Amino acid sequence: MKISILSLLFIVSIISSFSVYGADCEFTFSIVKNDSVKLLNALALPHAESVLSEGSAYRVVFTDQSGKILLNESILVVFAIADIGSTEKTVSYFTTECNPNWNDMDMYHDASIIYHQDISHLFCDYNGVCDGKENYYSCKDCPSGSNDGICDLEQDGKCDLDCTLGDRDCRTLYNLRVTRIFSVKSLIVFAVLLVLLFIVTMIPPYFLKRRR
Ligand SMILES: [Ca+2]
Ligand SMILES: [Ca+2]
Ligand SMILES: [Ca+2]
Repeated sequence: MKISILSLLFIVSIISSFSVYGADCEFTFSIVKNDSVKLLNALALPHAESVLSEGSAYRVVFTDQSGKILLNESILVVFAIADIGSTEKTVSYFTTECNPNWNDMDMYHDASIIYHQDISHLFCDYNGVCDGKENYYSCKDCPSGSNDGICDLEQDGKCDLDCTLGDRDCRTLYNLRVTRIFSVKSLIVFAVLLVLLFIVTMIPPYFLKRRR
């Protein structure tokens, strides 16, 4: 019974570790024709349309800890650039709904596995620190207002410095910035006008006097 409760708590903690269950996870790869693959980036984003592809020779397979397949989809891989022609290397990306049960990701080219990655902690390592590829959408380690490259727009009294505009919690900060910019601009404009006024009023009489 103890084991069952502990297991249940573990599952609940894993599921709740995704701040917004239903966020999308985007993967970007560099793929070479000789089947050399490198993961360039992995990023959690607000949920939108999944970007996968049908009928490709390349596919990704996501499995859970027990090896059960959770996702098996084709991805678009094109070794060509418009106006240039065919290339040896390309960048491919796909987006799919994040799943806290993901454990492993394999990329297949036809029947061969050309890439494997343990992704169990890729989007959240549950260490209480907002680090690595974690952000507000993927991990409770990054609560609202975190320095995670994501403007979360939560109105919760925490200013998210990732927001250039829009987080009302930063209003005081915006006002300070605006005031500072306005002050500097005003000083520059005032100085330029002063110099122009000096040129217009003082220099012509000076030349007139010299001619006489
Ligand atoms: Ca972390
Ligand atoms: Ca942020
Ligand atoms: Ca906020």
